[in-house]
Amino acid sequence: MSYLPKPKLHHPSLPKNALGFTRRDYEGAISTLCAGCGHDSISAAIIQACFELEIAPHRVAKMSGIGCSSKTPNYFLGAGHGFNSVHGRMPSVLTGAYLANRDLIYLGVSGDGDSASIGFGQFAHIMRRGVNMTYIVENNGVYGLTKGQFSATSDKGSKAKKGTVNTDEPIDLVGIALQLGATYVARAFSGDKEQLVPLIKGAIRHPGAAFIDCISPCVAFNNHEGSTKSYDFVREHNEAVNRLDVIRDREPVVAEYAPGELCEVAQHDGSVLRLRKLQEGHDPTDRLSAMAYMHGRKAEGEIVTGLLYVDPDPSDIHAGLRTVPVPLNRLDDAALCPGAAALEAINAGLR
Ligand SMILES: Cc1ncc(C[n+]2csc(CCOP(=O)(O)OP(=O)(O)O)c2C)c(N)n1
Ligand code: SF4
Ligand SMILES: [Mg+2]
Repeated sequence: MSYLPKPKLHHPSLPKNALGFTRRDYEGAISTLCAGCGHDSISAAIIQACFELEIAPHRVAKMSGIGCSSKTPNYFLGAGHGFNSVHGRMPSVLTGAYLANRDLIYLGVSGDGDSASIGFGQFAHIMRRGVNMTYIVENNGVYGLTKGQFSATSDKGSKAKKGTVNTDEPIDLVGIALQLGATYVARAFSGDKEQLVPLIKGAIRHPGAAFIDCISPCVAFNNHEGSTKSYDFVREHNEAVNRLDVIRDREPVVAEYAPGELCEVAQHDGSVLRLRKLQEGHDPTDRLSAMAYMHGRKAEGEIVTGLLYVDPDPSDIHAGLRTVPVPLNRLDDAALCPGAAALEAINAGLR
């Protein structure tokens, strides 16, 4: 029933953004997920972020795999482009689309099964390639859609609803993304909109590979005592490294800052990330200390949330491949197929 449309009538006094859109213009079809599913809160945060960033909904390409999480692009940005790919294969589809047309804003939505189990190889490669995107994993530590099997992020020793115990080590996608070169790495909790919305806004404005691991409790299969992806566990063990806000169109200001103070990190596109440093010693522009800090807190049973790492001036896959700036579908035949002589010259250069 996910095709169910919402009523088109809008209240005339709904606030509008600079483009003339109301928040309702960023919504999609009615969600068919279980009531209370964390994934719906993430959809609401995406809607809020795009509304506040004044992005035209049709400029967003929503890419996903398979799972409850991967169904959610149907529930936001109804006027956006959508591609529901094969389980675990969203990263290669997103990469191809971005190479063909860099004019759109790419948003990848995936699950822990989709990205850490079947799609782990694809996840690793997109993180290291400098694809300009926002990649959100709605991490519930379980295969929700197929009724509660363990995923690769399930906690070792955790019990499934039917009583089976997981004996495998979990994969921490934040650690992997940091190691493989993602240039904006954050962790959030679906139940903390105040933190999640600015993190999504910052990721969308970041001109490189932005990854958000968003813990998102599955109320049907993984919200029990002992699960680190349950509402109660995250509320009790969450340690926020920073509070951030995104300011658009200001002069870049990079500040040295002390614990407890505000840090402004200028991004390449001119937007500024404002980070409230809560922890002594955490510098979000230092990849190594972000990794060490996250692992250190994890050893203490804590989940670090917030913006762990950002490279204010990331490189992009297009720069590496030296592709043309014009989307491929706007090139004519002569530009797309330069002829046998040009091909011969390329081949000769490879011999
Ligand atoms: C190639 C393939 N293998 C297995 C499946 C069955 N399948 C569908 S969704 C899913 C797991 C989804 O888990 P996750 O990505 O964590 O999403 P969630 O439902 O938890 O949001 C599986 C195993 C499939 N659709 N395709
Ligand atoms: S099964 Fe779990 S992940 Fe899927 S919609 Fe229900 S609560 Fe959400
Ligand atoms: Mg899952």
